[in-house]
Amino acid sequence: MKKQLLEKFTEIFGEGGDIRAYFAPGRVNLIGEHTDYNGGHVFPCALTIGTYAIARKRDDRELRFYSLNFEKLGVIETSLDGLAYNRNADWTNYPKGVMWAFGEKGYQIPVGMDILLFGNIPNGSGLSSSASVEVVTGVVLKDLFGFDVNMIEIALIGQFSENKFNGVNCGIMDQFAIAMGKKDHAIFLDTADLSYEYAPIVLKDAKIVIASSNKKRGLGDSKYNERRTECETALAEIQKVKDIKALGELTEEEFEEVKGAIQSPVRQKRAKHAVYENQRTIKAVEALKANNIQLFGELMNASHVSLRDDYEVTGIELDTLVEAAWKQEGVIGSRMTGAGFGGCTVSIVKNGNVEDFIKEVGKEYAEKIGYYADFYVVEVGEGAGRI
Ligand code: NG1
Ligand code: MG
Repeated sequence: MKKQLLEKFTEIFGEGGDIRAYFAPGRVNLIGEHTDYNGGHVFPCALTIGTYAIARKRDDRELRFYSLNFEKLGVIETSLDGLAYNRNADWTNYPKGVMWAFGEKGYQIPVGMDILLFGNIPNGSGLSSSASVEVVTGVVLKDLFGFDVNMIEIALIGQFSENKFNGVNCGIMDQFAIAMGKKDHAIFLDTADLSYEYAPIVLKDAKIVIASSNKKRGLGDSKYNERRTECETALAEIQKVKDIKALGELTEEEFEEVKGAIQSPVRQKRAKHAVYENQRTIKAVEALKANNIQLFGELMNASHVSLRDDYEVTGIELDTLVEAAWKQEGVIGSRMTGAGFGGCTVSIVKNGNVEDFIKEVGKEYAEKIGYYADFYVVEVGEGAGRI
């Protein structure tokens, strides 16, 4: 892969100079959904698919981008001076946003770059292709210019750029998992203080299967911001009766005691999801550590029900995939993953049942929805770095 990409780079941008290669994975969240902006826990892992970047410094202030995923767009030219969001929303908004964010955080980029990107994460699938591009850009900048930033800071800068440059008010989960991933481990991250712990994901007799609904998120990003606002309002209402900083601080019992302070039934459901999902995530990691994969799977299923009924971010496509999955033999757990509204589901499926799972769930989905889902059996890989 690296060799082919280096060849492509010199074909597009010419030979010479110090050409370097980098990789940032995609991620899948196993449990802990819509908790990362509520001071709760998440449990994502990095994948072995992701975004490759080949980069070289220039002697001027120009930027030249080329993506093998959008070859029709050709070389996209811009400059380090006056980095601005492109309303046509081409993919360069992600690397440009990170370059802008480095400047905002006091890391002045001295010269421009030629950058070639290639991603093998299915686009818009909910496996975080955008955060993967952000983090790989951060790693390029750190390495090419010797900036003194660690991987957690790169994740935070990526999130900052997504919030302020691209206008999606996302939490830290994606960028953190991608920057800090570890082979065969998931990251149990407390988004309240960014403390984290690696938990081994060694599924001896099962696989992680992603089903991509091929339903693009579309309005999802605005709905995402809406959920975020609903949780913020619910928190402010609870704060009138209890001194907390985030919904993630509450246990289920504590929530039941104070939920009356939330003035709307809809906001009560949203907050309930945030609190219960956080507690489920804590329990799921305990179950995994105790080798109780069965309980882990049940908690995944309960997570989906809560996202469907209380948080209302699933939709017919994701519900069809998950409900079909629950009926199959050898399915330990299945749920939507990521923001929802489209995107994908994650299932843990016994080795011997994977083939039938893909066939049967795929069939039911196509019959009901009218187009196909794509399936990926994934592996848990390393976080971002130079390759
Ligand atoms: P995805 O589906 O990858 O966009 C989004 C947020 C996360 C998190 C999840 C829900 C972005 C970039 N990321 O993930 O921070 O809040 O939804 O758990 O929007
Ligand atoms: Mg995204």
